Amino acid sequence: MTLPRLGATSQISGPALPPAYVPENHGTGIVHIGAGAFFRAHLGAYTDQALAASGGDWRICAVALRDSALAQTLGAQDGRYTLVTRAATGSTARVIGAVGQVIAADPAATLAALCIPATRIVSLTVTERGYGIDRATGGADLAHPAVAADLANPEHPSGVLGLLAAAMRHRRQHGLAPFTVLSCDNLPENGRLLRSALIDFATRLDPDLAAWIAAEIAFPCTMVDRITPAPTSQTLAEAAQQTGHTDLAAIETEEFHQWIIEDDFPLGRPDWAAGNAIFVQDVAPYERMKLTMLNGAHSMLAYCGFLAGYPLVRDVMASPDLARLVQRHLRAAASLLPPLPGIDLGQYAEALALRFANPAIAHETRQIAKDGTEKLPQRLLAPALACLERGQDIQPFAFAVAGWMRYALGRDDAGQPYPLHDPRAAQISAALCDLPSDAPHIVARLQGLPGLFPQPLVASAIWQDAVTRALERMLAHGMRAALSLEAQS
Ligand code: CS2
Repeated sequence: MTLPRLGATSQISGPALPPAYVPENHGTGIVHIGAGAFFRAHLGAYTDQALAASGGDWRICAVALRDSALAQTLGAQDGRYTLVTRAATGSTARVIGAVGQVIAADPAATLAALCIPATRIVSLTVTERGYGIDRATGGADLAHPAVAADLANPEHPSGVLGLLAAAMRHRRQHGLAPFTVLSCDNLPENGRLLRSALIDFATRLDPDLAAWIAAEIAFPCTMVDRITPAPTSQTLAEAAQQTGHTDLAAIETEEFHQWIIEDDFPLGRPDWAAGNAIFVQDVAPYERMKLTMLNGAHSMLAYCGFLAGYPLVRDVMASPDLARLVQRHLRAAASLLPPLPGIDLGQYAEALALRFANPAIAHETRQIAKDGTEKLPQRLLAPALACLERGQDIQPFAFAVAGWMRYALGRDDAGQPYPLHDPRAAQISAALCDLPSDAPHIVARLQGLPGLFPQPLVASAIWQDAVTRALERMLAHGMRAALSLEAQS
């Protein structure tokens, strides 16, 4: 199959909208690390709107650190891709022209792009696990393979911290202005966390560089939101129908999108407000709202839904028991949040339930269930601790964490095994092997994973009792029956 190029010279024969500007008239100002579906549905789309509304040399050099097949596909299409937006009422499509260059799994070329004077922003979507941050200390995770490799060989880095540090060393030596670093992953205070990990990483190599990073580099925090399932053959078929072209880099997403950003870009930024990005002084409260409500409920429904035999989030929402437990989780999470100007948390929860139920989006529960040890702290454990400290009902969080523990066993109620996609999968299996499969032992072993559970939670008898009872029911009755018992309680 030959791949027609989706370029300025292509005729879009379907109803998909082409870029509303001439992409090639704009230079590149952003290097984005992590060219996956979420980047293409979110930052790529916002930047496209910014270029259409206000122009500027803000096209993106998209780097796929590991997935060279995706990058080659995107590169062969001159960076163009179709964004299919699926609402309950129907789909629309538009061709995004914001990506001007693509780098496929090539660390040397990535470092070179980071060192170009015109690079003013380096943005990232590499997932929670991709950075190599030790979440217990906020420093670099020395056990992370890329961190260990880059500390041993800092001149030829291939991981996020190593590449950023090497680029900053080069820019400092050559008197180039430092770029702004924009982490767009679901980590608490993502900019500050990345800053502390990078400073720790650089301190191990060159304390002067670390001091320069601390003094000179802006790391705005940001809250990103758009539910984006992994693309399927249906996504590609729909894109082909709408554009008249084969587009192997097409993606689909929901209509809703939100982006809240701290406005700290010393070298400027695209006019992202054109796509309705909101600029604020302090992102933390918005981020906490999204992490505890959307992502916390997502994780709960993913573990429980997957084990109850619901492959998609929308199937979960069609199950009365689980839908009720999702509502309960959203209420419990909202009760922990401070009031936020302009936001009604009740309405936010209602909107989330509708987004989860969107019949046009096929979002797999097993996709969300990945990397639990990276997601649990900010989504479920911090809220559980806050709940305990306030003397509020801890049950919704205990139930969700029991769902993760049940999932961590790696086999469903029929005994069928499934892979645990988690950076600590080996540690989890080691903790659970040779163990009587009763809830108290499982809870104790998983809570003993180094640095994962906050000590005050582990020390609480109320918490221990609630998690152990929830897991006991899941083991004794199976997930579906446990959900039904929980929903009635
Ligand atoms: C999800 C998120 O996969 C997951 O863990 O909870 O990717 C979620 O879909 C996004 O944060 C929505 O903005």
